[in-house]
Amino acid sequence: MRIVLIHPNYHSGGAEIAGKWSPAWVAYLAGYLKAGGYTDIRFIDAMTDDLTEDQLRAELAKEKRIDVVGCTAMTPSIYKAERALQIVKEMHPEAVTVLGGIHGTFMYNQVLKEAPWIDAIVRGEGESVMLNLVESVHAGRWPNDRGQICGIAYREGEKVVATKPEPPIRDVDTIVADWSILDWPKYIYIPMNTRVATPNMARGCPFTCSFCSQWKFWRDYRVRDPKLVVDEIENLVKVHKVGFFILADEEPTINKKAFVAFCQELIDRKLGILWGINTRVSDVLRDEAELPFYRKAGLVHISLGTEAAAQLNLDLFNKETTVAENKKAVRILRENGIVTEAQFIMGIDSETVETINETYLMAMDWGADMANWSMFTPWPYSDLYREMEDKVEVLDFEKYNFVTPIMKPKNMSRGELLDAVMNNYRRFYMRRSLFHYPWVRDPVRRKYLLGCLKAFLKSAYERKFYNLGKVGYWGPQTIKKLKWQFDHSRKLDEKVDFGDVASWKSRSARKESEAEARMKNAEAELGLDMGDAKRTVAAPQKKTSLLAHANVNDLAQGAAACGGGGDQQMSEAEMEAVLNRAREHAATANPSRAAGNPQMPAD
Ligand code: B12
Ligand code: SF4
Repeated sequence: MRIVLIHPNYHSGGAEIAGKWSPAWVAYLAGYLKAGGYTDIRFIDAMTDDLTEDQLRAELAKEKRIDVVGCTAMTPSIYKAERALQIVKEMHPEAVTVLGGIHGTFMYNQVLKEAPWIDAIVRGEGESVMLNLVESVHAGRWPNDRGQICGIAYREGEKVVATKPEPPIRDVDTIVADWSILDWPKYIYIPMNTRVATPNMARGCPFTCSFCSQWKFWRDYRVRDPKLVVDEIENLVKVHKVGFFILADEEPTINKKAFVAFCQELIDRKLGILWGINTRVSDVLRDEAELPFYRKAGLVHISLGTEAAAQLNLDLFNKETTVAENKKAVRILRENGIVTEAQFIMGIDSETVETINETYLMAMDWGADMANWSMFTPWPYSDLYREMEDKVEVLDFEKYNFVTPIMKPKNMSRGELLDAVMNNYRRFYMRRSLFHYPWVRDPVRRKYLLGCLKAFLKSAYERKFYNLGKVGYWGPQTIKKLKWQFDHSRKLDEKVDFGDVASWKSRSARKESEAEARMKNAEAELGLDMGDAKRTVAAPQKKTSLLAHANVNDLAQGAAACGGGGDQQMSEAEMEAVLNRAREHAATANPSRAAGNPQMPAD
């Protein structure tokens, strides 16, 4: 049984600017298939190798016969994935073409109609469903018994059939990744100039943020035995020379016992590897006492879903956190030597230049090391989508990538939105690179931050950041001429599967009361008057942000202390100059660097 797995060639200049990332889905799927007896697997990473269609054809031409081919797709990469499978079908009509990943999971009706050459869509967690499908093909039962395989969708004439969902894999320890399927030398994380992996300790998320669909995708929250996860990491370090990892988990810390055991195991094995996670502010506050221990285990970067400066938006997003909690989380992480990245979602209907500016002031006031402003993206299968469906004008999923303004705020054009977000980036990173990163005392943090700055400036210089080159953005003077290249012929199929969450959706009275209690605690601890913030929950039409409450002068001074207003776009030359000055500062702040200290990033 020859199996080929393909990662489609899609790029959008967001998170990927940090380097070339090794895809986890391939490792977990290949490991599971191999354990099931299917070992003849090849992986084509068209994204990392930036393969053109002709180059993909050339790779596929090397295959004598393919039995099953699997391609992954998140929402923005769906058309590229459909096209890759079409090419496979043209060249290898004998191959059973399979699509997996989040987009097809909920949008199988539409995908099977627009790409009839796809034989099956695997919905949700992929391992056991794919193994059942491969076994069926191997046993010659495909396609006759496909209706017996849970968790897939396929076409039967003009009709789309979705079989019963496959239950989530209960014993996640039965999933053993095979990372040897990857061609390792090419997966480099620019900030640390080392190989990078995204192992997965826990799947799922017990929260239900309205803009997100990851909690629906994985359904139940399950965590692997921390010792086995560290076995996997030890293998990545020792066999594949991985020097940095980010847990692919949505919520790695909610099970504190497992997370502490994971950290202890990393410490005991003295792997000396640095790593990062995405997590929730509430977990950081809960684990304040353990932060030094987490840092000792190598945790150096935490990306926080702080999302919005305004409490209204946090409530709209169902984040169950408060602005005051966000501020405290950033502070205690910084005090414990962990790099903090605040994430904001921009571009909801009520967004204005002022509210975008507020998030900049917030990020500065909190003292976040990094900040990231993503465009609000209305996944058509998310809960929030259903509330705003009539306002969604763009259904070209290729642009659903966090960097393109899919939604046009009521009082701003898309160009103004992008420009205001770019203004935040320019101001924030200009000040951080001049007044913060080079002066960080801890050499590990400093090296890391300067490495991130390097990745950021490299992508800005290459005009890849936020697809700025593609849309033609060169600063405020160009906002009326931007080329969004939306394909308006794309429409939404009525039959979106919103996920059968009724039986397991976890938002409950308990969670509401916990969230309320947390708000009160944070209010008491920080001495902030949260009255209006709460009132915005009851009266959302009157948007009042906490900023209106906090001492705005203090915030403005905080920003001024870092260099003041500055609305101009940085030119490429200026960016290079900033990087050079940052290097000089770093060398002065740490003379051993000038003498070639290997602790510091290579230039
Ligand atoms: C690591 C990561 C990345 C890495 C990608 C590394 C790589 N080469 O794969 C980088 C940093 C490059 C990246 C970039 C982007 N990302 Co990203 N990323 C993630 C993250 C944090 C983890 C993904 C992961 O590895 N999960 C673990 C694996 C095991 O799960 P999985 O991929 O879902 O695979 C399972 C199933 O989906 C299924 N499956 C998947 N593929 C296939 C294929 C077949 C054939 C089968 C049978 C099954 C199957 O089986 C697998 C095992 O169960 C997720 C958030 C999260 N916590 O999941 C976001 C996430 C996937 N990213 C997202 C987005 C939007 C992007 C960007 C567009 C953002 C941007 N502009 O930068 C880009 C697009 C990059 C691209 N060209 O594809 C969104 C997708 C949302 C959506 N609904 O489509 C997510 C969910 C973040 C979010 N919270 O919204 N990302
Ligand atoms: S906490 Fe994160 S993963 Fe969980 S539902 Fe919210 S945004 Fe999604």
